[in-house]
Amino acid sequence: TKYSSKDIGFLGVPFAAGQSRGGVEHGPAALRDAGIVQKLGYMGFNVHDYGDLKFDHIFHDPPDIVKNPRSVGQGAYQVSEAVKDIISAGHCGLTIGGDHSLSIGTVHGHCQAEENVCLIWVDAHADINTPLTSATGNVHGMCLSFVVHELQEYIPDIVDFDWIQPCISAKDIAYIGLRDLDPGERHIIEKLGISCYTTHEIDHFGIEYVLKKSIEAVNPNMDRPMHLSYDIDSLDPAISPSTGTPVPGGLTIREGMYIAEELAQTGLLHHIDLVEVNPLIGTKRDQNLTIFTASEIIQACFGKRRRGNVDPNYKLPIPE
Ligand code: B3U
Ligand code: MN
Ligand code: MN
Repeated sequence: TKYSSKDIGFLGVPFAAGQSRGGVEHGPAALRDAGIVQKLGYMGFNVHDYGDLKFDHIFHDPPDIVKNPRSVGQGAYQVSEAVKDIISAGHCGLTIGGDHSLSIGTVHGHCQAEENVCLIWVDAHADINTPLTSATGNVHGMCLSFVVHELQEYIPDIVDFDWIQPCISAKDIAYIGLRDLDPGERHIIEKLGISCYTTHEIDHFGIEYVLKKSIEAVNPNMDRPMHLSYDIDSLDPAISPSTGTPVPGGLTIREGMYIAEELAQTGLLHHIDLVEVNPLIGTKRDQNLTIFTASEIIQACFGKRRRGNVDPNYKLPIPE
């Protein structure tokens, strides 16, 4: 276990400007209210709570080639600086979103703080549109294009995005769970040879094979720190309905848990994003279910196992 740590740097990112639906900024509060910090504490972690980032409201932010460019650009910069501090302090980072555009900042900040980072992207979407291939203008569907080296010649100048240093190569990315890709994204994945297991491949090969191949693709010698970016919409809407862009036919809770448990067992996870929980979408039941699912996935990412966890020094109680 080279990169996992008993110390978690917990950061809430109440950020919504990367997409068009209100509510996703309440994700951090919803997970805090569900007791995620305490739960990680009971599991034996020292949780260093970096609080929830505060974003200045930008009154004049007309669309450029993307929506809300100043809000997203400045917000992602704040995220990058905070994650850089967390990783530099030797903690395992945990960022709760917020929409996925915040991962521009988490990936960037992680790469600033340490070398050789690889990325597992669990999502229904590829989030690798360039500003010019996007049909929506929403940055949460483009976040990877800004940080991937091979795409830089396709990225136009955008106000408040000029601080971004591309820091990840195509060979360092593994996608799992995709099922809603735009033509430009499919083209980029094939052109750059990005490891990509959609739900079709999961149906065909099974999750065990898919996860093993995904890890091998980015971390063949099991010596690189891993960044896991977990979009709750990767999971089936039956278990995570409260999210902005649900896509039918998603990962089962068992597949989602398997990914989290196995990655935790590598001991190489060094930063985790859990994004796109929107606690204002759906019924009260939908909201509670989505928050419960997210909370279980997070705990599994930090080592909670369905087989049960026990301290090696556990002593069976003896009657007096
Ligand atoms: N690919 C579409 C849809 C989308 C991407 N990410 C989410 N939705 N959550 C886009 O807007 O780029
Ligand atoms: Mn996403
Ligand atoms: Mn998604």
